[in-house]
Amino acid sequence: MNDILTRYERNPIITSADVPFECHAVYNAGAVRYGGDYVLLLRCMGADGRSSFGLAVSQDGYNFEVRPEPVMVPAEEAPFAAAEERGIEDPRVTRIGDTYHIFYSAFSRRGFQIGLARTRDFVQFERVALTTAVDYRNSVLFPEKIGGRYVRFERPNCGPAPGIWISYSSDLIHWGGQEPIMAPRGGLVWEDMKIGPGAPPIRTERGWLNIYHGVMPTMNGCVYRLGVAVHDLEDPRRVIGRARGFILAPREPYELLGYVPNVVFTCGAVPEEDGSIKIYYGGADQCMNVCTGSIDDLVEAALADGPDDSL
Ligand code: BMA
Repeated sequence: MNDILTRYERNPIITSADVPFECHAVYNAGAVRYGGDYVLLLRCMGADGRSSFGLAVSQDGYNFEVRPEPVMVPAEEAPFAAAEERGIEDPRVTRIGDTYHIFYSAFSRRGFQIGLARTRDFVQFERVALTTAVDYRNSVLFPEKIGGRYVRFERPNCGPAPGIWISYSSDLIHWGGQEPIMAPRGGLVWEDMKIGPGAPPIRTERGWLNIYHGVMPTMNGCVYRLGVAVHDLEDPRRVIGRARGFILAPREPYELLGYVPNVVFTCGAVPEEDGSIKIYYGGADQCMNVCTGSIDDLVEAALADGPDDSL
């Protein structure tokens, strides 16, 4: 089978051995360009299972250096402290103007909520709000307003097979207009347990590129793979293409073995001017990796299988 994505031959690009502070696993990083650099906001899990965010910087997108201290640790001040007592996880970073907005999972005895933080320089990070109740696991912000409103995909943990929803906001804090837009597609075993947004959507001429994850239950736990869909530019509720096959599945040792085996999970991808894309992804909830592909090929794969029919 010809892979649509090519794994970097020197994966993993970051392991816990590269992290200067206490870190048992480093994975599911948000990814953006900042100035001339590539920046990864890393999920770093400590010995107690609580995650914080570290920062890694690179000039070429492959060789990263991790900053000596975490840049965000679970909050100690209200209202965030109660929501983050078990850690902060899976940051997704979206640039709008000169601000980088970060949606992250705040984990506590209540469950998961989506927190919003922001930075302009990756030095000072400011928490803005808790933007959902429980139980929301993933949220990705579009890089521009659509129809005058901010837009996001989100994944409430509801129903027998949780899917992707959309919501809208005028201030990034209060969100409404929620509706489901994509469910696990009937008959596709690789994603029939649940799906969720992965990387923040990427604008292309033919629509918004949505790289999402799909989960399949097995006797040995869940297997996480990546899939791809394309959404209408003006009305991203409309899924105009959705590939039936997955685009990345656990295969290499660093994806099969780790804290949680059989997982590839993305929180961020970087589009390049030459039409290629770098998809950053956690392997087995243990290490950070990157694979590359062509944006056109991904869009084509989604459009070739036709519009979504899952709802
Ligand atoms: C999801 C999230 C991710 C994790 C994945 C596999 O539900 O918790 O952070 O990578 O499970 O364990």
